[in-house]
Amino acid sequence: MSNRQKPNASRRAFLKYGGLTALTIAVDFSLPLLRPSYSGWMAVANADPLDDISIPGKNGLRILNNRPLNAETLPHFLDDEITPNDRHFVRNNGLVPSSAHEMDAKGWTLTVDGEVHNPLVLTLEQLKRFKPYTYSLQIECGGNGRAGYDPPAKGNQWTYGAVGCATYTGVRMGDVLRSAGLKNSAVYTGYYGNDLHLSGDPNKIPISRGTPISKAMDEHTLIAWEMNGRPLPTLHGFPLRVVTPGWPGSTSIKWLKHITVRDREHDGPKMTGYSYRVPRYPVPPGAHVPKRDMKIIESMPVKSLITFPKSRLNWKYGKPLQVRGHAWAGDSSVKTVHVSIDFGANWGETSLTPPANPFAWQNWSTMLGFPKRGYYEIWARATDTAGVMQPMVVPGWNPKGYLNNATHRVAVTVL
Ligand SMILES: Nc1nc2c(c(=O)[nH]1)N[C@H]1C(S)=C(S)[C@@H](COP(=O)(O)O)O[C@H]1N2
Ligand SMILES: [Mo]
Repeated sequence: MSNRQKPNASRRAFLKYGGLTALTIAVDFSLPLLRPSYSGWMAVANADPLDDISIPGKNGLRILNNRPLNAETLPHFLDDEITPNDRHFVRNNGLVPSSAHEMDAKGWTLTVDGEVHNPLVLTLEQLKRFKPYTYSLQIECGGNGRAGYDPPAKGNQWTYGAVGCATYTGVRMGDVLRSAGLKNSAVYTGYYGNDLHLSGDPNKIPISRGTPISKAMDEHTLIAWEMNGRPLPTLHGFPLRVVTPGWPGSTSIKWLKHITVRDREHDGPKMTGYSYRVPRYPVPPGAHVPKRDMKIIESMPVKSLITFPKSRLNWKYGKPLQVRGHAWAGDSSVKTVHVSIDFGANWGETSLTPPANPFAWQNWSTMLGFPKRGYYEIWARATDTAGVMQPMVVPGWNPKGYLNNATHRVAVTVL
């Protein structure tokens, strides 16, 4: 894995250098603070969210809501090729189960029932007898980018950072389902976690989602107990979670207790109505869309992120700047990432790594030179293997503000 370590080491050196450069140049450069937005004609220097970093056990996260706890990672803190545990965003619909702290993980059981021939109740020990696999898997919240929509959609105002790619160890969902013996009637999974509804009512369920059996049977859909070589952190689902990579993060149920195989589309809380659904046809901003015209989001769209430099960099004229980030494309993969420094007039191709395994994000980088002093925006645009590109402006408005995969932009002033 030495070809993985090399870019990391040079990244650190580069970051240090970038920091020094920023310190040695004194600039008077104040900008008005406005609502984070990607849309319209607002210069990105004016639109970036404020840094607000304070959450125990986390580093570089911006809290969007305290109850339930929701926090996104600032893009420049997603610079690692594999997202460290303390930098992975957190998305909770309910309250973190206290049993995850207190309970001996050995007392934990996972029930598999529904449309199976042999329902199972597995202890963690029994679950770990299935063959383990380790994959780097990308999870993005369906609402990442919601802050860009106008009229605004209710919910956490995620900007860019409800995405991460950590390395998970677990067993294949497919192996467990096969051992329970799927009936011919099996069409969908329903996953239940152990978190508590916001009301505190133990009979209410904050969220229960699932996927078509075909996605559950994909070899990269895991029941995981390790994140980056350590037991799952409490906030990420200790002791067990589903990882359904490339699909809305909401299908990766944390604190997993129960898998029920359904003979129809699952109808648990947050599966129906407007939750994690978009209109079947394009609608104008602000439209009322009847429930029956909403469809479940499956694979997430192609997207990229610029993780270096941090926006609002001051850079020295004449010095080449290495720009880099990640790109991903749901069930598909990314073919190219292009970068523009002139508001999209010209685009240059970056060098892009293949994914470490299917559903891992890909890393891109390029060296940029700036033709003269002044204000620049770096825009990054990914294209998936089917030729589908990220839009440069906010894509189709939808009632809950999902699937905003507009290009990420960072501001650079060349002095
Ligand atoms: N039990 C449970 N699982 C859950 C959630 C939840 O609220 N409860 N949130 C989901 C959503 S909407 C997302 S985007 C991902 C986020 O995973 P993370 O907090 O590990 O980043 O977890 C999913 N799994
Ligand atoms: Mo989510």
